Amino acid sequence: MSIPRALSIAGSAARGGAGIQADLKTFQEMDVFGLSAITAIVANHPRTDQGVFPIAFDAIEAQVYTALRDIGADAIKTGMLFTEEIITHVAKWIEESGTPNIVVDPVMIGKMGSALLKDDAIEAVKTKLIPLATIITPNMPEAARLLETEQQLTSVDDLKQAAAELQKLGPKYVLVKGGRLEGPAVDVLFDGEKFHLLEAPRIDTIHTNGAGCSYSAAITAQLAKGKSVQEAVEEAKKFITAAIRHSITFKRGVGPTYHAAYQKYGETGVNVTVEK
Ligand code: PXL
Repeated sequence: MSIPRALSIAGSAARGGAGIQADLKTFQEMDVFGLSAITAIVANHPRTDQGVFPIAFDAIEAQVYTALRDIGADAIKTGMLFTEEIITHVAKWIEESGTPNIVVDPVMIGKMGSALLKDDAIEAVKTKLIPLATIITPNMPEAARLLETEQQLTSVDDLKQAAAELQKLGPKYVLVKGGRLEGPAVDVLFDGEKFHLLEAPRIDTIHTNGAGCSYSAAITAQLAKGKSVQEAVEEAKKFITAAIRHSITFKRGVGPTYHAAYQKYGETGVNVTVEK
């Protein structure tokens, strides 16, 4: 027996809702066999200020090598890569692997405030990693940062313009996520010609920790299953909208989305329109 496989190269989020943990939970929900390579551990030390614990470079290389050698991947997702050195090597490994579906989530700052990417590493994301991507999935601040503009995005038109600009960096598709817009949660998918607007009702909650990770993990899982990028993003939008609608409040801080929600309750509130 064989099932589709997806490898996540990302940080470990001890809180369980974001990073590698979100990716593996999402892959499982979609019946995709999840593999992982952990780049850093995100957790708050009780007696120091330390919140990010990097993993030795050799250990990262060993995880990617072992996962791809013994299992293989139909899709690879990158999340928190943290340093320029990691980005440069991950780009090389992705290229050498010949994996057909590459999802780059250019994570920069976590919802609990952790710095997930060093400032001097953004250039490597733009020039080495993004050109290899089937799809990149920035949120609004990440899109502005990648475009090196001080101007924040505030409207659907801004998202469309940013998506078209970001596509010039070389990915096949760009999904700019409008989670921070006023009004409905509209995401813009650009394929180089057309804009696909994915609209869901805004859900009034602060508990969206890991929403971005889980959304792009769902896209990765769908691509691993052989879906087109449009189909993958549409299914993933339904998945994440349900996960946010049923997000969880635990003891402290921004709570996680609920990965089982789409399977359990379904989602009907997502609309897709296509514009030239
Ligand atoms: O959601 C962004 C993110 C990505 N990766 C890791 C994280 C977070 C947010 O907390 O911890 C490891």
